[in-house]
Amino acid sequence: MATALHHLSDYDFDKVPDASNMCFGIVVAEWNPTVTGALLDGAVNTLKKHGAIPENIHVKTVPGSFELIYGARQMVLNGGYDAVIILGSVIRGETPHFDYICEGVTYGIARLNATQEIPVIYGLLTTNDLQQALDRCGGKFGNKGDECAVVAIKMAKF
Ligand code: DLZ
Repeated sequence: MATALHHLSDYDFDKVPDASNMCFGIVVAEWNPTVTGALLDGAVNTLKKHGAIPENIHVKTVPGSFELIYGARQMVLNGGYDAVIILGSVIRGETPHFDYICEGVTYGIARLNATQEIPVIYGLLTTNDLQQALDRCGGKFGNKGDECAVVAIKMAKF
């Protein structure tokens, strides 16, 4: 599995641009709050490590991952951001709901990236169980929130 080989929090610090003049929007889902809270901590701390000013990091919550599309769209349309990050955790259950949500969010965020002016960074963990999610929000495979912050800064510069 790709993420088993790649530690999500490993990156070359010096290759990340200075973020002190950048403004970021973060939309975070309330489902699986232990996971999404840890993703948020990772993203905010990493943005700050690269100079982002706390006042320029705006966080909004939405009920579930499916609503991340709407939340990101509103942030993009409201303007003022150099990049928007979505953070969510979808854990496979016994019904096909998992597939519908993951596909819907992936398509929705891809569409925003293809049609709007600022990058929307995809921080959706899609895992078979809670442990796999915990492994990726500050556990043995690092924190997807860190990765999203680095990508957001690089794409804002792009
Ligand atoms: C309904 C649902 C289910 C079953 N599982 C998750 C999940 O694992 N993670 C998540 O973020 N949201 C889940 N949701 C909620 C949906 O994303 C959405 O909020 C509802 O379907 C209402 O639109």
